[in-house]
Amino acid sequence: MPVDVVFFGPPGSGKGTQASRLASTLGIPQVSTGDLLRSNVARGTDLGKVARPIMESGALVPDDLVTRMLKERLEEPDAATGALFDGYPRTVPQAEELDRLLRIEGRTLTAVLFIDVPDPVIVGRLVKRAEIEGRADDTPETVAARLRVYRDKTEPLAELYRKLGLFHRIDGDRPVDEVAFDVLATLNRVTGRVLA
Ligand code: B4P
Repeated sequence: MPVDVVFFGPPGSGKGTQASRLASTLGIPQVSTGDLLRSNVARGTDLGKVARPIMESGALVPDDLVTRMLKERLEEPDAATGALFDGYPRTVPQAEELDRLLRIEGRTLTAVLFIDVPDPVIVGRLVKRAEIEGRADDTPETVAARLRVYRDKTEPLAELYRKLGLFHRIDGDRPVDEVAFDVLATLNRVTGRVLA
């Protein structure tokens, strides 16, 4: 039975960090739309040229472009038995599209894990990441813009997934190992299996 999990939460909540940890533990690929977009920017593809200024402003890349990229990624053989979605969906149309793409394969979402972290902690983390990694979209202004976009466009998805009974809150304001333990325990409980 495929394991398809959405990591949900504000920028800097630890979605990428936790998805990457779980990918190593379970051998299921992490599908990060942020990483896929940054790779397109670095390679100077047509998509990357469109995405670059949008990402640097803190806005969302248009749904159709991100979804086409995600669909291509899901067609790769390693995603046939499940995927850990990191940063997708971020809008209601993206959530509908993900549901549709999975259904075509006879799959449905296993769980949506909401990594909950207060705003001041997020800002601190992203400012620190800017110092270490120098990501172009981690400036204080852009972080504020990304948080606003999250509240407007992405947070409404929480209610949608809550109604579907898929939504599980994880306290993300703890050390990475503790959050990872909780992520795995939640998925074991939800699936009724010992995944690892
Ligand atoms: P993303 O790459 O998804 O950026 P993010 O939200 O900052 O990532 P994440 O939340 O995973 O960061 P992480 O916690 O791992 O997106 C970047 C941009 O791409 C978007 O703004 C948008 O423009 C575009 N984009 C992406 N997907 C899109 C979509 N579907 N539709 C439209 N546009 C899209 O890391 C944060 C920091 O916290 C790290 O430094 C980490 O080390 C630290 N950290 C993590 N867990 C911690 C913990 N427990 N304690 C302390 N520090 C921790």
